[in-house]
Amino acid sequence: MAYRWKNTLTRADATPYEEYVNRRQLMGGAIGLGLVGAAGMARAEDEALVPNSWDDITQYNNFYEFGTGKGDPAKNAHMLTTEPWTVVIDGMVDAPGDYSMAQIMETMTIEERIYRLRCVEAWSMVVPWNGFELADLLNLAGVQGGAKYVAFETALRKDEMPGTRYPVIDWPYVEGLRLDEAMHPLTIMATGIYGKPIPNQNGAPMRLVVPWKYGFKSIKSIVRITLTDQEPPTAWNKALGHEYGFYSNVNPNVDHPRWSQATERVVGGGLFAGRQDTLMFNGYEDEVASLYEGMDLRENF
Ligand SMILES: Nc1nc2c(c(=O)[nH]1)N[C@H]1C(S)=C(S)[C@@H](COP(=O)(O)O)O[C@H]1N2
Ligand SMILES: [Mo]
Repeated sequence: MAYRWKNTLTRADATPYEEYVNRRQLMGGAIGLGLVGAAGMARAEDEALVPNSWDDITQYNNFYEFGTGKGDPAKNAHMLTTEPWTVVIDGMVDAPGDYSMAQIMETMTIEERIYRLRCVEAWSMVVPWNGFELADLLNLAGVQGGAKYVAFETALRKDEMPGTRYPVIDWPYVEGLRLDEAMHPLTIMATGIYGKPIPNQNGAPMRLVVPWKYGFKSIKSIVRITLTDQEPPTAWNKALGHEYGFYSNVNPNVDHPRWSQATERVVGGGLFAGRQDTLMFNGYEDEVASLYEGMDLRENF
C-alpha cells in the first residue's frame, strides 16, 4: 500500500511527531495482531501517515462561525463556551433527549485515528484525532428501523461566534450523512487532537470526522443529531447547490466547477511539502467504495 503515503511526509521536526513515533512503537505489537475490518485496515495504514504539526492543525482552519480567514478561528474561537455542553439526539431513536458531553465522554471509549483531511478548496493535512466511532453514540441512543439519514447541527450563538453576525451562509451550519455512512467504522466523533482536548477552532467539544469526504462534511461543535428518513439539508448545498452536493466524496476525477480536484496542496512547510495527487475517496477506497456501488459519482457529487 505504498501509494497511500506517496508524498505525504510533511514535517518530521515537531516535538509531537517524536512523541507520536514513540507511542506508535509501543503500540506496534497490537497492530500486528490481526486487526480485521475496515477500521482495522485503516488503523494499520495510519502507520504510514505522518501527521501535521499541532500548529498547522490549530492555526489554519475553516470555521466560518468565527470568520472566513484561515487564522480567524484560532483568534476568535476562545469566545465559545464549551463547558457545560449538551447534545440533543432526537428523531428516529429509542432514547431521544439531552446527552451531556460529560456523560458522552464517560460512556465512550476514546481512541486515536490518524486520518487525511482533504478540503474541497484543494488543500490537505494529516491529523491525529482522538475520538470514538459515531456508531457507538448512535447505538447508545438506539437507531430505529425506519431511519435512513443522520442530520447534524452546529451551535449558533451570535454573542460568542462573531462570524454568525453576517449572512455568509444560512446559520446554523448543518450537515448530513446517509445512515450507512454514519455507521461506518471510519466515521468518528473527534474530541481531541494529539492526545489533548480538541481546541475550540477545531470544533470543541465534539466534531464529526468523515475522512473520505471533503472537509466541510466534518461539521464542528455539534449540538444536535437527528435520525430521519429524509435526506437532510446541508449548509454548503443550500448556499451553492451546483457546486456542493450531498455526498461530497473526495474524487480526483470530478472537478469542482471552478477548479480541478486532481491534486492538493499539502499544508505545512518542510522538505517534502508541496502538491500531491488526490486519491479516490481520499485514500480510503478499499474501505468505503462498496457504499457507493452502482452509483454515478459524477451525478451524485
Ligand atoms: N460548523 C462548521 N463546521 C465546519 C466548518 C465551518 O465553517 N463551520 N468548516 C468545514 C471545513 S470547510 C473544513 S475543511 C473543516 C476544517 O477542519 P479543521 O479546521 O479542524 O482543519 O471543518 C469543516 N467543519
Ligand atoms: Mo473545507
